[in-house]
Amino acid sequence: MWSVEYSNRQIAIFQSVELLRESRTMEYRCLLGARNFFRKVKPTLSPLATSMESHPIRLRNLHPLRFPKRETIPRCLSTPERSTRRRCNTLPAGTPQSFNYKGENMKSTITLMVGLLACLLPSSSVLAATPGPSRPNIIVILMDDLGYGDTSAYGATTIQTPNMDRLAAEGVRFTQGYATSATCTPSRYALLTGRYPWKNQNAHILPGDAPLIIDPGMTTLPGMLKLAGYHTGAVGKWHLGMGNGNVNWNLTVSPGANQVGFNYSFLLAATQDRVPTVILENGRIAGLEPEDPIEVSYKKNFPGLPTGRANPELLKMHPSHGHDMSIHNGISRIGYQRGGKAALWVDEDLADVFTSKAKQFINEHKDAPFFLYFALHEPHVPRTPNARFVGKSGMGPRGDAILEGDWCVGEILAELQRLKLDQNTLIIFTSDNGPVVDDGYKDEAVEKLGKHTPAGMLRGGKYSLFDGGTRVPFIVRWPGTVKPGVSDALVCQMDFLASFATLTGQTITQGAEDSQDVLPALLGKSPHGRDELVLEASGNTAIRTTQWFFIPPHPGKPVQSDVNIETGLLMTDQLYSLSSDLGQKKNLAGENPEIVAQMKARLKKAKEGFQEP
Ligand code: NG6
Ligand code: CA
Repeated sequence: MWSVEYSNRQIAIFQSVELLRESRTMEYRCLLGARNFFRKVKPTLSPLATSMESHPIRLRNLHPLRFPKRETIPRCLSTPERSTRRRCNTLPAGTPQSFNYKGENMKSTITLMVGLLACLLPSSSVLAATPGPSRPNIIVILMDDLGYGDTSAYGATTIQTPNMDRLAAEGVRFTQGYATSATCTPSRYALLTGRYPWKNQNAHILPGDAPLIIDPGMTTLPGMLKLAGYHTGAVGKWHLGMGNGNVNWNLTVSPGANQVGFNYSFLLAATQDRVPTVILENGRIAGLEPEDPIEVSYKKNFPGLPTGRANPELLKMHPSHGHDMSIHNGISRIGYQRGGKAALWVDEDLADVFTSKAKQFINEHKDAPFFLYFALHEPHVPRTPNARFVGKSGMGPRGDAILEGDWCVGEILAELQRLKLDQNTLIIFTSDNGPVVDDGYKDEAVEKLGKHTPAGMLRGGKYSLFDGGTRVPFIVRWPGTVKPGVSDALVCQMDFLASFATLTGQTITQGAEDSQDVLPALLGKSPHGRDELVLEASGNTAIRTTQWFFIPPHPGKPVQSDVNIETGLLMTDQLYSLSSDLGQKKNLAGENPEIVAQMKARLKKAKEGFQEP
């Protein structure tokens, strides 16, 4: 029997360590001692939280002689699983039977904290927790294919993005902020796992029925924040696979976001141009009627159903390349589907639906620290802005979709302000990869582009090893803590994990090995970020340092003709000096053999044990 006491008042009793462990709200707060524990577990006790610094939480074993019964550990478990279970079964050696969270017995307390925490973890992910200095809400707004030059915050004059600009004006705008990859799946994999995507051979653009590519045992950004007491939610685009590869979409699809650290998820499985065209809430298709089940295939069409290829007369938006399979809402997609009519989304409403869900999540967790991964689809294809934005940019659906995305950002900012959460919320605004103009639909993006340069001054775009593929808008806003400004520090989305672990007082002891703690840079307190970063496009890699950008020889076409983007692939070394040649126009490899050799060696070292595919 365990008593949990605060300021000499008993606030909870647990029969056993097992129950203490199972009490999901209790576990983190007891262990980490943050004031939000009181808000969450007992709202009426919240005033007490203000004096947390001077009062300890006390855990007391009321029956010192009755230790929890040992569980029989099944022999079929693997050795690490067995040892984890064993740890869960016993109190750590040396644990006193009465001790405080703060003050005396601190060492023992930490021992117990770590011991109990280990019981709560997925088997292979081990984080040692120490009380964290700060737990702001964290929102990552991740745009899809928004380029470095696509916002007025980054110098666009052909389009105005007032809400994104407001983020920049009130936060730190990074000029050298990166996704790891020039396409979505690998980029998001790195953001969520803190691990280079080329270490996972499945981290490439996935079909909508692909299995989950994040191992549920891995350390992840939401998993780490969950351990720090955050309520974690993912809303928007997923594209990291769902299920085990043989999905029945009419049942709960698992594993998915909820198995890799998110308490809540409201997601489209892959992309808006891929089937299934439905949203899954916690792994279950929202609005699906049992009498009209949905079926999905990436191999063949269902008999008698129209396709974009065979029935162009049914289309309101025509493909320019690919995207000629199942038709939904007058738009043909990648892949085939049948049924599930009531659950199929309306493309033009998606931004509204996701934004209102994001706002709902914020409202529901406004009193606890929350982490929201808000993955908007704008301006990825098919670009289907709501009627409110149609024609507003003068650049066709691509520009209108950017305006729609800007509106979504504004809605989140307004909601935070309304809830008075501004000062306590860190927002990161960024994009999963660089821009593309024609990505497979005839949507006037090329014709109406005018003078707009989606990648700004950068060379290349989506799919490219050149800088335009991975250098993206990257803004951190945290009023009161982050001083507004512009930073040239080299930072990457992959670094969120290690940086926010530091922010929330956690130490990563396993996984996330490529995530670097660049918190001072992210908070605008240091001009120094990373020293180097490996970048990836279609499985090929390049490396950049603070000055140099090196692309080793790669076979392949120099231009991807369907999207009209330079790939950066050449059979010779390419070396660019980013400080003097932002547009990567002058290859300096020939005149700098020593630097080429150094960059080659750095890339080789970074990739040791991992080959090019
Ligand atoms: C490509 C699609 C493109 C887009 C991309 C993924 C074709 C011809 N092109 O294969 O339209 O969906 O995959 O984009 O099918 S990403 O931003 O999710 O990586
Ligand atoms: Ca993308």
